[in-house]
Amino acid sequence: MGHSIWQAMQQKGYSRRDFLQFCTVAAAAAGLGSSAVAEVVSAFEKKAKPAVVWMHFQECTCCSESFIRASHPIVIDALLDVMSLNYTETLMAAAGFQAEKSLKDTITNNKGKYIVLVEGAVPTKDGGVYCMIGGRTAEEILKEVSADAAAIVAWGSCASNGCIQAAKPNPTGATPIHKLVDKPVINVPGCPPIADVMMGVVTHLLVTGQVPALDSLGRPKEFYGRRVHDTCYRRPNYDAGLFVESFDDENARKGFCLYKVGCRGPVTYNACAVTKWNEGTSYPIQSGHGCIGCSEAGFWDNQPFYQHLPSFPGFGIERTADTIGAAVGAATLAGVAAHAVVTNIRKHKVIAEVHAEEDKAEEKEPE
Ligand code: FSX
Ligand code: SF4
Ligand code: F3S
Repeated sequence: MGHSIWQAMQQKGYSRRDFLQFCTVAAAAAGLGSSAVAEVVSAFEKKAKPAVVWMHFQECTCCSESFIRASHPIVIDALLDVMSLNYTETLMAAAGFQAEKSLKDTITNNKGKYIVLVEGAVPTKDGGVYCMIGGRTAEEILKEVSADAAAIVAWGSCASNGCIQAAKPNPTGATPIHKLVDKPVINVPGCPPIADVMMGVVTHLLVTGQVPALDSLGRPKEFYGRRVHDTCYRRPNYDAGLFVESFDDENARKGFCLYKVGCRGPVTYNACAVTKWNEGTSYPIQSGHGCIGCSEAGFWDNQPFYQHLPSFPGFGIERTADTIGAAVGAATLAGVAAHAVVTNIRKHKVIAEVHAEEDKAEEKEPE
Protein backbone atom coordinates (compact mmCIF):
# COMPACT_ATOMS: atom_id res chain seq x y z
CA MET A 1 0.00 0.00 0.00
CA GLY A 2 1.01 3.62 -0.23
CA HIS A 3 1.90 3.43 -3.91
CA SER A 4 -0.35 5.21 -6.34
CA ILE A 5 -1.62 3.29 -9.35
CA TRP A 6 0.69 5.28 -11.64
CA GLN A 7 3.69 4.58 -9.39
CA ALA A 8 2.86 0.90 -9.36
CA MET A 9 2.67 0.86 -13.14
CA GLN A 10 6.00 2.65 -13.47
CA GLN A 11 7.62 0.09 -11.23
CA LYS A 12 6.31 -2.61 -13.52
CA GLY A 13 8.01 -0.89 -16.47
CA TYR A 14 4.95 0.71 -18.06
CA SER A 15 5.60 3.93 -19.98
CA ARG A 16 3.63 7.13 -19.59
CA ARG A 17 2.03 6.34 -22.94
CA ASP A 18 0.91 2.92 -21.62
CA PHE A 19 -0.49 4.61 -18.55
CA LEU A 20 -2.47 7.12 -20.61
CA GLN A 21 -3.77 4.32 -22.83
CA PHE A 22 -4.81 2.43 -19.72
CA CYS A 23 -6.62 5.53 -18.39
CA THR A 24 -8.43 6.06 -21.69
CA VAL A 25 -9.66 2.47 -21.86
CA ALA A 26 -10.48 2.54 -18.14
CA ALA A 27 -12.64 5.66 -18.56
CA ALA A 28 -14.53 4.06 -21.44
CA ALA A 29 -14.90 0.72 -19.64
CA ALA A 30 -16.23 2.49 -16.59
CA GLY A 31 -18.91 4.08 -18.76
CA LEU A 32 -17.39 7.58 -18.49
CA GLY A 33 -17.00 9.76 -21.55
CA SER A 34 -13.70 10.79 -23.14
CA SER A 35 -13.95 14.09 -21.27
CA ALA A 36 -13.37 12.12 -18.07
CA VAL A 37 -9.95 10.80 -19.14
CA ALA A 38 -8.07 13.71 -17.51
CA GLU A 39 -9.98 13.06 -14.30
CA VAL A 40 -9.07 9.38 -14.44
CA VAL A 41 -5.39 10.20 -15.06
CA SER A 42 -5.36 12.53 -12.10
CA ALA A 43 -7.14 9.99 -9.88
CA PHE A 44 -4.79 7.15 -10.83
CA GLU A 45 -1.77 9.38 -10.24
CA LYS A 46 -2.86 9.93 -6.68
CA LYS A 47 -5.06 6.99 -5.71
CA ALA A 48 -3.47 4.25 -3.64
CA LYS A 49 -3.70 0.72 -5.00
CA PRO A 50 -6.93 -0.72 -3.65
CA ALA A 51 -6.62 -4.03 -1.85
CA VAL A 52 -8.62 -6.80 -3.47
CA VAL A 53 -9.36 -10.36 -2.47
CA TRP A 54 -10.79 -12.79 -5.01
CA MET A 55 -12.56 -15.77 -3.46
CA HIS A 56 -13.25 -19.12 -5.13
CA PHE A 57 -16.05 -21.30 -3.90
CA GLN A 58 -18.33 -23.68 -5.86
CA GLU A 59 -17.39 -22.90 -9.45
CA CYS A 60 -15.35 -23.98 -12.46
CA THR A 61 -12.88 -21.03 -12.57
CA CYS A 62 -14.15 -19.95 -15.96
CA CYS A 63 -14.93 -16.54 -14.51
CA SER A 64 -11.18 -16.03 -13.90
CA GLU A 65 -10.46 -17.53 -17.31
CA SER A 66 -12.88 -15.08 -18.89
CA PHE A 67 -11.48 -12.07 -17.00
CA ILE A 68 -7.92 -12.58 -18.17
CA ARG A 69 -9.15 -12.63 -21.77
CA ALA A 70 -10.63 -9.14 -21.88
CA SER A 71 -10.10 -7.18 -25.08
CA HIS A 72 -7.41 -4.96 -23.65
CA PRO A 73 -4.58 -7.09 -22.30
CA ILE A 74 -2.77 -4.03 -20.98
CA VAL A 75 -5.81 -3.16 -18.91
CA ILE A 76 -6.12 -6.60 -17.42
CA ASP A 77 -2.41 -6.75 -16.78
CA ALA A 78 -2.46 -3.33 -15.20
CA LEU A 79 -5.64 -4.07 -13.28
CA LEU A 80 -4.14 -7.22 -11.81
CA ASP A 81 -1.13 -5.14 -10.79
CA VAL A 82 -2.87 -2.01 -9.63
CA MET A 83 -5.51 -3.88 -7.73
CA SER A 84 -3.04 -5.30 -5.29
CA LEU A 85 -4.70 -8.65 -5.64
CA ASN A 86 -3.68 -9.95 -2.27
CA TYR A 87 -5.52 -13.23 -2.29
CA THR A 88 -6.75 -15.42 -5.13
CA GLU A 89 -6.30 -19.17 -4.92
CA THR A 90 -5.81 -19.68 -8.63
CA LEU A 91 -3.36 -16.89 -9.47
CA MET A 92 -1.29 -16.20 -6.36
CA ALA A 93 2.12 -17.69 -5.74
CA ALA A 94 1.61 -18.12 -2.00
CA ALA A 95 0.14 -21.33 -0.63
CA GLY A 96 -1.01 -22.80 2.68
CA PHE A 97 -0.54 -20.73 5.84
CA GLN A 98 1.21 -17.98 3.92
CA ALA A 99 -1.84 -17.52 1.67
CA GLU A 100 -4.23 -17.58 4.64
CA LYS A 101 -2.10 -14.94 6.37
CA SER A 102 -2.24 -12.72 3.31
CA LEU A 103 -6.04 -12.89 3.34
CA LYS A 104 -6.23 -12.16 7.06
CA ASP A 105 -3.75 -9.25 6.83
CA THR A 106 -5.57 -7.70 3.89
CA ILE A 107 -8.93 -7.61 5.58
CA THR A 108 -7.63 -6.46 8.97
CA ASN A 109 -5.29 -3.77 7.63
CA ASN A 110 -7.73 -2.31 5.07
CA LYS A 111 -10.99 -2.22 6.98
CA GLY A 112 -13.74 -0.52 4.97
CA LYS A 113 -11.45 -0.07 1.97
CA TYR A 114 -10.87 -3.40 0.29
CA ILE A 115 -12.88 -4.96 -2.54
CA VAL A 116 -14.15 -8.56 -2.43
CA LEU A 117 -14.65 -10.42 -5.70
CA VAL A 118 -16.41 -13.74 -5.31
CA GLU A 119 -16.48 -16.55 -7.84
CA GLY A 120 -18.81 -19.44 -7.06
CA ALA A 121 -21.82 -20.29 -4.94
CA VAL A 122 -21.67 -21.25 -1.28
CA PRO A 123 -23.01 -24.63 -0.06
CA THR A 124 -25.04 -24.35 3.11
CA LYS A 125 -26.30 -27.94 3.57
CA ASP A 126 -24.79 -30.30 6.13
CA GLY A 127 -22.86 -27.61 7.92
CA GLY A 128 -21.25 -26.37 4.71
CA VAL A 129 -18.95 -29.38 4.39
CA TYR A 130 -19.14 -29.38 0.58
CA CYS A 131 -16.72 -26.49 0.16
CA MET A 132 -14.02 -25.98 2.76
CA ILE A 133 -10.74 -24.10 2.52
CA GLY A 134 -8.08 -24.30 5.21
CA GLY A 135 -10.49 -26.24 7.43
CA ARG A 136 -13.19 -23.55 7.32
CA THR A 137 -16.46 -23.51 5.41
CA ALA A 138 -16.97 -21.23 2.43
CA GLU A 139 -19.85 -19.59 4.29
CA GLU A 140 -17.68 -18.76 7.28
CA ILE A 141 -14.95 -17.34 5.06
CA LEU A 142 -17.41 -15.33 2.95
CA LYS A 143 -18.98 -13.76 6.02
CA GLU A 144 -15.61 -12.87 7.46
CA VAL A 145 -14.20 -11.27 4.30
CA SER A 146 -17.44 -9.41 3.57
CA ALA A 147 -17.82 -7.85 7.00
CA ASP A 148 -15.53 -4.85 6.40
CA ALA A 149 -15.50 -4.75 2.59
CA ALA A 150 -16.02 -1.50 0.68
CA ALA A 151 -17.65 -3.38 -2.20
CA ILE A 152 -18.60 -6.96 -2.97
CA VAL A 153 -18.86 -8.31 -6.50
CA ALA A 154 -20.44 -11.66 -7.36
CA TRP A 155 -18.71 -12.98 -10.45
CA GLY A 156 -20.74 -15.20 -12.70
CA SER A 157 -24.03 -16.99 -12.37
CA CYS A 158 -22.72 -19.25 -9.59
CA ALA A 159 -22.09 -16.40 -7.17
CA SER A 160 -25.04 -14.34 -8.46
CA ASN A 161 -27.78 -16.94 -8.59
CA GLY A 162 -26.35 -20.39 -7.81
CA CYS A 163 -26.02 -21.64 -11.40
CA ILE A 164 -25.39 -25.35 -11.97
CA GLN A 165 -24.64 -26.12 -8.32
CA ALA A 166 -28.08 -24.86 -7.37
CA ALA A 167 -29.84 -26.79 -10.15
CA LYS A 168 -32.52 -29.18 -8.89
CA PRO A 169 -32.21 -30.98 -6.53
CA ASN A 170 -29.37 -28.72 -5.34
CA PRO A 171 -27.75 -31.46 -3.21
CA THR A 172 -25.25 -29.18 -1.47
CA GLY A 173 -27.64 -26.30 -0.75
CA ALA A 174 -25.67 -24.03 -3.09
CA THR A 175 -26.64 -20.43 -2.34
CA PRO A 176 -25.86 -17.17 -4.14
CA ILE A 177 -23.75 -14.83 -2.06
CA HIS A 178 -26.24 -11.96 -1.85
CA LYS A 179 -28.41 -14.26 0.29
CA LEU A 180 -25.59 -14.77 2.78
CA VAL A 181 -24.12 -11.31 3.31
CA ASP A 182 -26.04 -8.39 4.71
CA LYS A 183 -24.57 -5.85 2.30
CA PRO A 184 -25.38 -4.86 -1.26
CA VAL A 185 -23.72 -7.16 -3.78
CA ILE A 186 -22.96 -6.27 -7.40
CA ASN A 187 -24.16 -9.27 -9.39
CA VAL A 188 -22.35 -9.94 -12.67
CA PRO A 189 -24.11 -13.07 -13.96
CA GLY A 190 -23.25 -15.19 -16.98
CA CYS A 191 -21.68 -18.62 -17.14
CA PRO A 192 -19.11 -17.20 -17.32
CA PRO A 193 -19.63 -13.43 -17.43
CA ILE A 194 -18.28 -11.53 -20.45
CA ALA A 195 -14.64 -10.51 -19.94
CA ASP A 196 -15.21 -6.92 -21.01
CA VAL A 197 -18.19 -6.62 -18.70
CA MET A 198 -16.08 -7.84 -15.77
CA MET A 199 -13.37 -5.37 -16.71
CA GLY A 200 -15.96 -2.59 -16.94
CA VAL A 201 -17.32 -3.34 -13.47
CA VAL A 202 -13.91 -3.50 -11.78
CA THR A 203 -12.74 -0.40 -13.60
CA HIS A 204 -15.85 1.49 -12.59
CA LEU A 205 -15.17 0.65 -8.95
CA LEU A 206 -11.54 1.75 -9.25
CA VAL A 207 -12.15 4.93 -11.20
CA THR A 208 -15.19 6.29 -9.42
CA GLY A 209 -14.85 4.54 -6.07
CA GLN A 210 -18.58 3.94 -6.34
CA VAL A 211 -20.93 1.10 -7.13
CA PRO A 212 -22.33 1.37 -10.70
CA ALA A 213 -26.08 1.88 -11.19
CA LEU A 214 -27.79 -1.47 -10.52
CA ASP A 215 -31.15 -2.95 -11.48
CA SER A 216 -33.53 -4.62 -9.02
CA LEU A 217 -31.50 -7.85 -9.23
CA GLY A 218 -28.26 -6.07 -8.35
CA ARG A 219 -26.89 -6.18 -11.91
CA PRO A 220 -25.08 -3.19 -13.45
CA LYS A 221 -27.69 -1.55 -15.68
CA GLU A 222 -25.15 -0.58 -18.26
CA PHE A 223 -24.54 -4.22 -19.20
CA TYR A 224 -27.73 -5.98 -18.14
CA GLY A 225 -30.31 -3.35 -19.06
CA ARG A 226 -31.35 -5.01 -22.31
CA ARG A 227 -32.29 -8.49 -23.43
CA VAL A 228 -30.05 -10.37 -25.83
CA HIS A 229 -33.12 -10.38 -28.09
CA ASP A 230 -33.25 -6.55 -28.15
CA THR A 231 -29.84 -6.22 -29.76
CA CYS A 232 -29.60 -9.53 -31.64
CA TYR A 233 -28.66 -9.18 -35.32
CA ARG A 234 -31.16 -11.99 -36.14
CA ARG A 235 -33.99 -9.90 -34.75
CA PRO A 236 -35.32 -8.78 -38.17
CA ASN A 237 -35.88 -12.48 -38.92
CA TYR A 238 -37.79 -12.90 -35.68
CA ASP A 239 -39.94 -9.87 -36.45
CA ALA A 240 -40.60 -11.22 -39.92
CA GLY A 241 -41.53 -14.68 -38.65
CA LEU A 242 -38.52 -16.33 -40.27
CA PHE A 243 -37.43 -19.16 -37.99
CA VAL A 244 -35.01 -22.05 -38.00
CA GLU A 245 -37.24 -25.12 -37.56
CA SER A 246 -34.46 -27.60 -36.90
CA PHE A 247 -30.69 -27.36 -36.82
CA ASP A 248 -29.05 -27.73 -40.20
CA ASP A 249 -32.22 -26.99 -42.12
CA GLU A 250 -32.27 -24.51 -44.99
CA ASN A 251 -33.42 -21.74 -42.64
CA ALA A 252 -30.47 -22.37 -40.34
CA ARG A 253 -28.18 -21.97 -43.33
CA LYS A 254 -29.84 -18.68 -44.08
CA GLY A 255 -29.27 -17.43 -40.56
CA PHE A 256 -32.92 -17.16 -39.53
CA CYS A 257 -34.02 -16.64 -35.93
CA LEU A 258 -33.26 -19.48 -33.47
CA TYR A 259 -36.28 -18.92 -31.27
CA LYS A 260 -38.09 -22.11 -32.26
CA VAL A 261 -35.03 -24.24 -31.57
CA GLY A 262 -34.86 -22.96 -28.03
CA CYS A 263 -33.24 -19.51 -28.06
CA ARG A 264 -33.76 -17.80 -24.69
CA GLY A 265 -32.62 -14.40 -25.97
CA PRO A 266 -36.11 -12.94 -25.38
CA VAL A 267 -35.88 -13.63 -21.63
CA THR A 268 -32.18 -13.11 -21.07
CA TYR A 269 -30.60 -9.89 -19.92
CA ASN A 270 -26.97 -9.70 -21.00
CA ALA A 271 -24.66 -7.71 -23.26
CA CYS A 272 -23.64 -10.62 -25.53
CA ALA A 273 -25.12 -9.20 -28.73
CA VAL A 274 -23.45 -5.82 -28.12
CA THR A 275 -20.13 -6.52 -26.43
CA LYS A 276 -19.75 -10.02 -27.86
CA TRP A 277 -16.98 -12.43 -26.82
CA ASN A 278 -13.35 -12.99 -27.70
CA GLU A 279 -12.50 -9.38 -28.36
CA GLY A 280 -15.84 -8.68 -29.99
CA THR A 281 -15.62 -11.62 -32.40
CA SER A 282 -18.90 -13.44 -31.89
CA TYR A 283 -21.49 -14.73 -29.45
CA PRO A 284 -23.48 -17.98 -29.24
CA ILE A 285 -26.26 -16.91 -31.61
CA GLN A 286 -23.77 -15.67 -34.18
CA SER A 287 -22.22 -19.13 -34.24
CA GLY A 288 -25.61 -20.75 -34.87
CA HIS A 289 -26.62 -21.78 -31.35
CA GLY A 290 -29.51 -20.25 -29.46
CA CYS A 291 -28.90 -18.40 -26.22
CA ILE A 292 -29.42 -20.79 -23.29
CA GLY A 293 -29.99 -17.90 -20.90
CA CYS A 294 -26.79 -18.49 -18.97
CA SER A 295 -27.05 -15.18 -17.13
CA GLU A 296 -30.55 -15.84 -15.80
CA ALA A 297 -31.32 -17.45 -12.45
CA GLY A 298 -32.32 -21.08 -12.67
CA PHE A 299 -31.40 -21.51 -16.33
CA TRP A 300 -30.27 -25.11 -15.79
CA ASP A 301 -33.74 -26.04 -14.62
CA ASN A 302 -35.43 -24.46 -17.63
CA GLN A 303 -34.64 -27.32 -19.96
CA PRO A 304 -34.74 -28.85 -22.54
CA PHE A 305 -32.51 -26.20 -24.09
CA TYR A 306 -33.40 -27.01 -27.69
CA GLN A 307 -37.12 -26.80 -27.38
CA HIS A 308 -39.08 -23.62 -27.54
CA LEU A 309 -40.98 -23.61 -24.35
CA PRO A 310 -44.52 -22.26 -24.31
CA SER A 311 -44.48 -22.54 -20.53
CA PHE A 312 -41.16 -20.80 -20.05
CA PRO A 313 -41.51 -18.82 -16.79
CA GLY A 314 -42.37 -15.18 -17.27
CA PHE A 315 -42.41 -15.46 -21.01
CA GLY A 316 -44.72 -12.71 -22.18
CA ILE A 317 -43.87 -12.60 -25.87
CA GLU A 318 -44.60 -16.22 -26.64
CA ARG A 319 -48.05 -15.64 -28.09
CA THR A 320 -46.93 -12.70 -30.16
CA ALA A 321 -44.13 -14.73 -31.67
CA ASP A 322 -46.37 -17.65 -32.50
CA THR A 323 -49.00 -15.33 -33.95
CA ILE A 324 -46.43 -13.72 -36.18
CA GLY A 325 -45.11 -17.08 -37.28
CA ALA A 326 -48.59 -18.38 -38.06
CA ALA A 327 -49.69 -15.16 -39.72
CA VAL A 328 -46.78 -15.08 -42.05
CA GLY A 329 -47.43 -18.66 -43.06
CA ALA A 330 -51.08 -17.98 -43.87
CA ALA A 331 -52.00 -16.83 -47.35
CA THR A 332 -55.36 -15.28 -46.47
CA LEU A 333 -54.21 -12.46 -44.27
CA ALA A 334 -54.82 -9.45 -46.47
CA GLY A 335 -57.16 -6.87 -45.06
CA VAL A 336 -57.26 -8.09 -41.48
CA ALA A 337 -53.69 -7.49 -40.46
CA ALA A 338 -52.77 -4.92 -37.86
CA HIS A 339 -50.04 -2.47 -38.69
CA ALA A 340 -47.34 -4.54 -37.00
CA VAL A 341 -48.29 -7.64 -38.90
CA VAL A 342 -48.32 -5.74 -42.18
CA THR A 343 -44.86 -4.46 -41.40
CA ASN A 344 -43.72 -7.96 -40.62
CA ILE A 345 -45.12 -9.31 -43.84
CA ARG A 346 -43.47 -6.55 -45.79
CA LYS A 347 -40.15 -7.41 -44.13
CA HIS A 348 -40.82 -11.07 -44.75
CA LYS A 349 -41.36 -10.37 -48.44
CA VAL A 350 -38.23 -8.30 -48.75
CA ILE A 351 -36.17 -10.94 -46.99
CA ALA A 352 -37.75 -13.72 -49.06
CA GLU A 353 -36.93 -11.78 -52.22
CA VAL A 354 -33.35 -11.30 -51.14
CA HIS A 355 -33.03 -15.01 -50.44
CA ALA A 356 -34.64 -15.88 -53.78
CA GLU A 357 -32.07 -13.64 -55.47
CA GLU A 358 -29.31 -15.37 -53.55
CA ASP A 359 -30.64 -18.79 -54.50
CA LYS A 360 -30.79 -17.75 -58.16
CA ALA A 361 -27.25 -16.45 -57.99
CA GLU A 362 -26.13 -19.72 -56.40
CA GLU A 363 -27.85 -21.75 -59.11
CA LYS A 364 -26.13 -19.73 -61.79
CA GLU A 365 -22.71 -20.19 -60.28
CA PRO A 366 -20.65 -22.74 -62.18
CA GLU A 367 -19.95 -25.95 -60.29
FE1 FSX B 1 -19.83 -20.48 -12.45
FE2 FSX B 1 -17.36 -19.15 -12.77
FE3 FSX B 1 -20.28 -20.99 -14.81
FE4 FSX B 1 -17.88 -21.40 -14.48
O1 FSX B 1 -15.96 -19.92 -12.15
S1 FSX B 1 -20.65 -19.03 -13.80
S2 FSX B 1 -19.56 -22.54 -13.38
S3 FSX B 1 -18.69 -20.99 -16.43
O2 FSX B 1 -17.28 -19.69 -14.44
O3 FSX B 1 -18.51 -19.60 -11.45
FE1 SF4 C 1 -31.91 -13.50 -31.72
FE2 SF4 C 1 -32.82 -15.49 -30.25
FE3 SF4 C 1 -34.20 -13.23 -30.39
FE4 SF4 C 1 -34.09 -14.89 -32.46
S1 SF4 C 1 -35.04 -15.32 -30.45
S2 SF4 C 1 -33.85 -12.68 -32.51
S3 SF4 C 1 -31.98 -15.67 -32.34
S4 SF4 C 1 -32.19 -13.48 -29.51
FE1 F3S D 1 -25.07 -16.81 -22.24
FE2 F3S D 1 -26.99 -16.29 -23.93
FE3 F3S D 1 -24.92 -14.78 -23.86
S1 F3S D 1 -26.20 -18.26 -23.38
S2 F3S D 1 -23.27 -16.17 -23.35
S3 F3S D 1 -26.40 -15.06 -22.24
S4 F3S D 1 -26.05 -15.33 -25.67
